[in-house]
Amino acid sequence: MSTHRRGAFIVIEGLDRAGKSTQHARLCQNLENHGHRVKRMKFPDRTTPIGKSIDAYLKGESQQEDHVIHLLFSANRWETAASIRTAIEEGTTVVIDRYYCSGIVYSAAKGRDDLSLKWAREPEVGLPRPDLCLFLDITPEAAAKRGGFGNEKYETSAMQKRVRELFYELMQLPDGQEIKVIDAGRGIEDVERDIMERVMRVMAQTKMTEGLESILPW
Ligand code: 2DT
Ligand code: MG
Repeated sequence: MSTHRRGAFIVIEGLDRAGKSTQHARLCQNLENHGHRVKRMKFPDRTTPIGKSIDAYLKGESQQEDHVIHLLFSANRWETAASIRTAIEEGTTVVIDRYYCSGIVYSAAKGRDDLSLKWAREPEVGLPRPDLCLFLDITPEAAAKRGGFGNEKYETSAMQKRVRELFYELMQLPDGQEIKVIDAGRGIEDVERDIMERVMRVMAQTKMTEGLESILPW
């Protein structure tokens, strides 16, 4: 096994209007200021052919059966999985805005008996597993005060409420340990400091010298 230090794999998750994009940008900048090489990513990655189908679906320009769109979101992660592993092996820290937790929770939030959390998680098994997943939590009321939702597919208060409940459910299940709740209802700088502190703690751990793990079956 090589002795060079691999990059960390950090995911920022959360509800719409929780400040994910802002905090993603600030975390990446802060890590670079500390001398780390950083690869910024975001899911869905709307630039690939699969991502373009997802984009059209979210904007209401096309229809997809619920399982089909779920599998497209997952395929959109699989098409970059190798590049995540390569970057991390090369010592670059990968920071992603949304990953498989969003994938599981948003699909399961549709409330279909044939689309449970367990079913939704299966296609994600084998993807690179994050070292840390930060869940930016905000109450639906506070989110609404931040200017309301846009008009993409899942941006309704009923959906957001269910998504939040399911995130908490997911934390009780075997993946729960690496998900850390961040109170995103505070000021931007407070949230930024909290995130940076947690990321630095994870990056200091000795397990960073070992290879990246994979998402395991339940
Ligand atoms: P953004 O607003 O962050 O672009 O997300 N979503 C996301 C899913 O339903 N499944 C997934 O796998 C991912 C990554 C969350 C657009 C919407 O897509 C949802 C919000
Ligand atoms: Mg959005």
